[in-house]
Amino acid sequence: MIRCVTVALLSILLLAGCSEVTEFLGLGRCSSYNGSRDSFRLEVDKSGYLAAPGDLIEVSYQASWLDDYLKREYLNCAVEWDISDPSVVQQSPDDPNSFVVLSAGLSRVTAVVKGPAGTKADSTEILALPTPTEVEPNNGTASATELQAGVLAYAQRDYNGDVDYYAFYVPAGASFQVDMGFPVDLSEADYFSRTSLSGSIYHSSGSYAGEPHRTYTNSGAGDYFYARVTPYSTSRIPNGPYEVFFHLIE
Ligand SMILES: [Ca+2]
Ligand SMILES: [Ca+2]
Repeated sequence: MIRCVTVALLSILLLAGCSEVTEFLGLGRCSSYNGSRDSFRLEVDKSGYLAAPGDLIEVSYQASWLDDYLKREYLNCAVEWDISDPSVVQQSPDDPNSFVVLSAGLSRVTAVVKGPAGTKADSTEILALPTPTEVEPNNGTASATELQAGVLAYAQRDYNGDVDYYAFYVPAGASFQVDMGFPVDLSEADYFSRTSLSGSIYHSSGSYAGEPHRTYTNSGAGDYFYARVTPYSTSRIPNGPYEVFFHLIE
């Protein structure tokens, strides 16, 4: 009985030819469907992908059309991918729908189907964040992460209510500034928004010295100052990443 069914199936496959079999099984390039049905649809998962350098991110999509009974049928077919920033992600050599994260940054990845009826495309974003360099716990001046002048530090909201302290040395008479912000350029981002930050600068005596993004002069002896930062998560980036930059002003 099994042999009969197998022979029958093989006969059908031989009679039908490769393209029909491929279509019957729902395999092959999506472009073979595009144009043959007006209702072809391509949808990429829109939630956006958070990543770190070294990660492998699989981006999911769905291709579908309406069958002869106007019921939406999902197709197991291949797309081409367009990458907006190849320095951030690269298509995996092992899986065409996966991307190797090369460096911190933002890249849009777009699934593309070109067929007789035109081009269908849908995209999402991969946001790759730098590895934090802060040293937790750093929730007070005694455990503050030390900053070197002119060196970017990367950090994040490690848990609900996390505060981060940074210590940095300012020579006598030197002017300095502490800047803080998001570690990746999000000007082209559709799905991600920057971490909100609250920051203050203190002298080692505990007295309030000022705010980030402004220049101050240490009128006393060379000494340590502290920056206190509270990061707030966003709906799409719960770990509230940010960078801190202490620099001396000439
Ligand atoms: Ca932290
Ligand atoms: Ca902390």
